[in-house]
Amino acid sequence: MAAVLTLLIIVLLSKVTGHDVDNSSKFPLVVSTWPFLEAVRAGWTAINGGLSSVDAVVEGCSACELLRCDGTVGPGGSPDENSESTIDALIMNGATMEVGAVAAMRYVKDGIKAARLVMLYTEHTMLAGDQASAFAISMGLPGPSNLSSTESMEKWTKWRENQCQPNFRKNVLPTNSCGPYHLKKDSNVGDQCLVDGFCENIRMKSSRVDFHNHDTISMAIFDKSGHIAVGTSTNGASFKIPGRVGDGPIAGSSAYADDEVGACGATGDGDIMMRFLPCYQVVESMRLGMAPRRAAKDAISRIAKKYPTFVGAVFAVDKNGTHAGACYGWTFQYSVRSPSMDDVEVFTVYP
Ligand code: SD4
Repeated sequence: MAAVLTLLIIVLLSKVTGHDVDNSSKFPLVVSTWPFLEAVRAGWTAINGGLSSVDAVVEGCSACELLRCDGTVGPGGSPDENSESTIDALIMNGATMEVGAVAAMRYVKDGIKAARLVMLYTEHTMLAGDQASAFAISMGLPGPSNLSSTESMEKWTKWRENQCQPNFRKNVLPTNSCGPYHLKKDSNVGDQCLVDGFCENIRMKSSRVDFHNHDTISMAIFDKSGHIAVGTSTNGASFKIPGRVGDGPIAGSSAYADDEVGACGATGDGDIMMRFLPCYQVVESMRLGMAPRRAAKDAISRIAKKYPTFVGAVFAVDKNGTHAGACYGWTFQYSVRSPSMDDVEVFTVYP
């Protein structure tokens, strides 16, 4: 009930936007996917307190990890097939184009801090799995910790009781309802699935990121001089196959920034979205002169054209602070805090 009420209040207070929103008193500026108000406030406090845009993004995304925003950021959400929660996170410095990322990281709650450690203390861009956890712990982050929660375990138990449906497998048959899965003997599995009732059944129940199974925090912060950092943190998609890496840690997919142009953040069906690098597309389109709204719409429609059932959204901000969003398959909200606002404002974008 409280959650419904909060949602209602956010919808009533939010602004509907179908155009580029000029941000005349400019910087600093914080923009984030979804109504993650506390995260935006934390980023705003940090950037106004004199932290760099990179450190302010860490503060903002960490706030969401701590609050476990919508259950899909930080620990304790999106159990995989084995019930485990893992974390994808990324940070990017738009002044230097440096990137740090962790993918499918286990046992460490602080995704965005781990990503910053990769960026600041290695020549690499991304570390994955157990080794990402070992690195993060060796560099001082708390762990190993159990990333499951009561909620994630309950969700997983219900999923097991529902014969592990929906799931992300395709073109396979399970030995038992929950696997192990094996290829069908005949080579042309795809065609066979079309005529095989059971296989079709599996495909129909295919799991995807959707309105109840979404939410990445992707945040862009511009400091007073217009230096940009972007960051992303998510525990990915529920019932993912262990080892799955989403779009969260992929630079250009979940987020991208270049001080010379602007920034972008994305949310949605990462398995599909990472094939199109929508945030790279947005920033490059703005570089060629497109306004943020047009660049955002263009990036989303490129995906929709090939995958008409995907859900996703991006926000785009140019180097003047003008922002816009575009979405497909769901209604999207993004949050903004700028010097001309008394508090965070939420913008609603319809498909
Ligand atoms: C992913 N993009 O891992 C994430 C999921 C998400 O809003 O929550 N997006 O695919």
